[in-house]
Amino acid sequence: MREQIEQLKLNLKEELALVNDLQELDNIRVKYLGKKGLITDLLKGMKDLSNDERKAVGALVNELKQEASNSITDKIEELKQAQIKKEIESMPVFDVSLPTNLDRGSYHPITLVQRECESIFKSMGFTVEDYSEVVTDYECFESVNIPKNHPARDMQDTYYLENGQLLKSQTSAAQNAILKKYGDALKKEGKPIKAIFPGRCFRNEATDACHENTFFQMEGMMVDKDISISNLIYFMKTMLSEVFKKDIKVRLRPGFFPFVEPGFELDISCLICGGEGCPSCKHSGWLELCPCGMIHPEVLREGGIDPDEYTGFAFGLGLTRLAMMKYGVKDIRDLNSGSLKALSQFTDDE
Ligand code: FA5
Repeated sequence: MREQIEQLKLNLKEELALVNDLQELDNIRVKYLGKKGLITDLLKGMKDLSNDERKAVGALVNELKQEASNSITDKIEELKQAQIKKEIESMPVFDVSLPTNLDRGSYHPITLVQRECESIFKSMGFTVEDYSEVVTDYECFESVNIPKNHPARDMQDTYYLENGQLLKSQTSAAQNAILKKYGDALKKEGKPIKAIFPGRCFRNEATDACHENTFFQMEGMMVDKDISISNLIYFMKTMLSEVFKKDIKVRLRPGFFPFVEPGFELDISCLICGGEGCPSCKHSGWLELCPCGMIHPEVLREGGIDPDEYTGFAFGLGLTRLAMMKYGVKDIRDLNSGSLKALSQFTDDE
């Protein structure tokens, strides 16, 4: 049996030296180490040996088994490395230092508009907050006064993850966290809460020239003592005149959102058709741009702020629609298309 063991060792060594394919290597593994393999056969043959001999040969067979398993594992690694090397060698070589004949890139129109709005609000003392795109039901709905089964949820069907979280359908999902983040400074130091929070939103809805399933909003909030609708109107007017740098027709009409009371829809006259009516404004001449209102007492309370002492306003600016109007993009879907032909028209001075 000792000779058999030595012979198997030699055979395996020779076969491993010749193999250069992972499938073939696996066949060798099964041939030697499989349930019906040559080494297992050796173990079966030991039953006819004397006790002392069985002990000694058993140790040798186990040693062989271990050695075979190690050499096969090493060979697998060797073949994998060879495969990677081959793939790398077959890849085309790029010289990153060579000059390119591609045009200089430009920022996306939504980035440009977002940065512009951020700098306008920063100059008025607002902080800019970042917030997750994946949120909980509590953040997106319950904390802003939209309990489970509330009909307002129908307007914002979104994408749910298997763990119960969801892709945020509105930047209002951050309101509660912002109130909690700055609530102490408001109550202890009298520092008003003034924050904007831009972000990507998702809704499961049919797309058209002014609706996308993935779009950007920029939420804003101000909370202090004696904040009124006049403050809200002042900030909205300032923002629009700074962004468009010209007078634009705006209309404010009542609007329902469970997290504001009273609530408004702020529409602007469509700048694509001059208010005549076109697919970009659903032929109404007006585009819903920035719903807003006075923060509902329940939302303040849920954020740890006493609504009898403090009031505030909130708005939810449609950033993607603002980019459409500012840059004359007729179809909102062009903005997510990734088409360089469509996007390269927007250049930036920076
Ligand atoms: C909201 O999302 C509220 N959270 C806004 C708000 C915040 C109201 C704070 C009051 C106080 P609405 O669903 O209307 O509201 O969306 C707000 C804006 O986002 C719209 O006016 C529009 O400009 C933009 N918007 C909404 N849905 C889409 C869409 N599918 N595609 C592109 N823009 C959209």
